[in-house]
Amino acid sequence: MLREMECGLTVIDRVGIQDFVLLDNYTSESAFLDNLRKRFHENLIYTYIGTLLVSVNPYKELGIYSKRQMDIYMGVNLFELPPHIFALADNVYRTMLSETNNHFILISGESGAGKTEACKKVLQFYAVSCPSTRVLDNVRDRLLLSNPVLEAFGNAKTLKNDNSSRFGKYMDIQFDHKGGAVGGHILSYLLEKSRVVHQNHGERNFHIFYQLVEGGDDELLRWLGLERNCQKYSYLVRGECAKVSSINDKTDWKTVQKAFTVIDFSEKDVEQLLAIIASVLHLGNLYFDKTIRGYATLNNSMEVHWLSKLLGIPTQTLQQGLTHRKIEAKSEEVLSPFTTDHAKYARDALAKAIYGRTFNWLVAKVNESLVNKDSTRKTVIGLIDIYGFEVFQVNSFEQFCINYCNEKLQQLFIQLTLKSEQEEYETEGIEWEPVPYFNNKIICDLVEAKYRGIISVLDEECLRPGEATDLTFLEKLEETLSGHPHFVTHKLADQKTRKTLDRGDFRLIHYAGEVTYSVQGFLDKNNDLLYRNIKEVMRQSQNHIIKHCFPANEPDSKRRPETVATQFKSSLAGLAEILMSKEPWYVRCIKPNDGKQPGRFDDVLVRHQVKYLGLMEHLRVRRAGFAYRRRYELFLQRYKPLCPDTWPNWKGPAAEGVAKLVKHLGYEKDEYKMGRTKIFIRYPRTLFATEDAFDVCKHKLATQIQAKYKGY
Ligand code: AD9
Ligand code: MG
Repeated sequence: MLREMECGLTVIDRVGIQDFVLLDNYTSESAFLDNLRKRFHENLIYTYIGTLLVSVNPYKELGIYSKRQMDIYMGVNLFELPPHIFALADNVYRTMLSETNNHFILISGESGAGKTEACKKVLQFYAVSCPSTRVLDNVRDRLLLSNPVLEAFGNAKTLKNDNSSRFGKYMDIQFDHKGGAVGGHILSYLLEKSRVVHQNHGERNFHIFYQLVEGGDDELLRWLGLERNCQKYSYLVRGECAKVSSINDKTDWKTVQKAFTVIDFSEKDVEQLLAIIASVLHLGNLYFDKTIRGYATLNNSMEVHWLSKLLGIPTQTLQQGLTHRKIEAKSEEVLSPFTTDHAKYARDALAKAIYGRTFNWLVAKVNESLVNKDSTRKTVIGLIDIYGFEVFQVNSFEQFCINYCNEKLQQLFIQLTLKSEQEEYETEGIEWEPVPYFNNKIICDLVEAKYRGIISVLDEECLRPGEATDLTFLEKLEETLSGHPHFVTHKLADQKTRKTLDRGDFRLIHYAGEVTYSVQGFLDKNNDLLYRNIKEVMRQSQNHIIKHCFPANEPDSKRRPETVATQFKSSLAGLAEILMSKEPWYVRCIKPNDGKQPGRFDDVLVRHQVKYLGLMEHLRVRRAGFAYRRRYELFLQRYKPLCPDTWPNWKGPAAEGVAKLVKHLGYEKDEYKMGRTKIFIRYPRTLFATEDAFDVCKHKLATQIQAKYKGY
């Protein structure tokens, strides 16, 4: 079909090639880009590199995700139809069923590239294509509706993306042996909770706040003590953009409300959850006056009244907790009053803690509703949708964590594809030309190494309260990391670079580009401390969610809790471990322009992403390598009916059986190679032909068996 002529222009010229592996000039970045651009302008946003799917965000509805489209892609081999996220989802699913093993789909790309959308499409595909029963449909609905709830609480408008994920998500979908989706489990990673109290210009707080204020009915708002006006709430207007044209908070609120009922939230759960959301807004509106002695006193009695009502904590207790801290003097505990600055700081810390802990409660609650009650063996497909690499005018601790997370996923990708592919050829004794690639391990180490990594230096400084500051942290970094090729500061830079750096900055040369971080707030955000007595106050709450979030047996502050960065580092190591035990599939998302505009393909921007996503290297490895490989035993087991020498039983070594088999099938010399333990097949078409032959043979055998037993 691709070779057909159309108005003097070959279709291939117009729509490009659907698998980069087939590109003539496969080493040329320009040819790669031309192909991507051509397809993008034809609304063909998907292209393969072998089994890896490249996706370019179209920033418009393409009408390619309908039920009809899903039906078309169901049960069809990956390369038989134009590339699509459904084709990948379907292939992962069928491979999981036939090989009864676990898989994951790693969706990566920078902020706004389309990861979350891709993840949703995969889930929607499974919702439609998997077997359906009353019980399974119930699980399906829960899986689907967990999304709008988590997005409402965990996504926000940023300058890069109107629906930016501000937490990382790994979701397991569990399937029974018949392929029914029977349950799921979600792991969430480091929510950017600083957004609750501060947003940069042009950004918003988490969606749920605006949804509630805009969409909640009058009675509900009255009960929560809220006005239908976002401008009234200090925490909602820091970014001066409460209204966003692409977002309809009212409709989204309706979806979230419906979702709550499907995923087993009782009326009381929802009530108390919303009471917490409203409390955060009331907290933000607390102002402190100065007493004659310069201490903070609470002035707005209405806000305190609402907080007290919604959280179920006596007003007096609240008031005291918000204006004092407990300190130990000799063996006694005394209350020491806050200054107004201190009180504001404590208020914000409380708002962040309440929101962050409630988010974790929410994820746990969603998980309860996704639990698979049947304990029989199941296989899983994991979906990873994490916040993408991001660079703003000012980058802080949050960007540092997010970008570090992206480094880790890139490292995983390198390990699993480029490195392991090359190593496999070596161990299998297959001759081939190694492909050079940039390994970002050096940057991961720079951030996380035990003694000289940035996180360890940061933690060390966090251990010196009262003495260490953000600037002493920077100095320590300079001492420790001077000369590192991926680390620069004002002091360490050459004259030209120095001009682009402030004294309080450090710059990392990430795999995806340079990012300058301002150290301001690093120590504080990494410590993430909450005064002990405010925790005690929260513990008295009558709100069952708050009670759950501030448990009595929480390790007290005398024992130092792990810092935020260290916790994040361990949870990412845990994620890598989960993934390493599964079969990988990849979707690499590309952002075509910085203006969220349809139809605009910015060459410079795309070229940069193609480079850092390692797509050229991946293509080279694929081209030099083999599309498919299988252990001799498994290959023989499946295809032995195709050759009289191996059917019904082959007694000799599996490798020899396979040699006989492929000879009989007429494989050409350049189509395959025999390794130590596996057969390597270069082109997908060879395998498809074998699969087709297998289908015919299976059919023939079934007819023979039927005929044989007819007389009984
Ligand atoms: V972030 O790292 O969470 O900030 P993502 O997740 O990569 O980012 P997202 O999926 O949220 O980006 O996509 C951003 C926006 O692009 C969406 O809100 C859609 O408006 C738009 N988009 C993305 N993918 C598609 C698509 N396949 N079709 C149409 C899309 N629009
Ligand atoms: Mg996202």
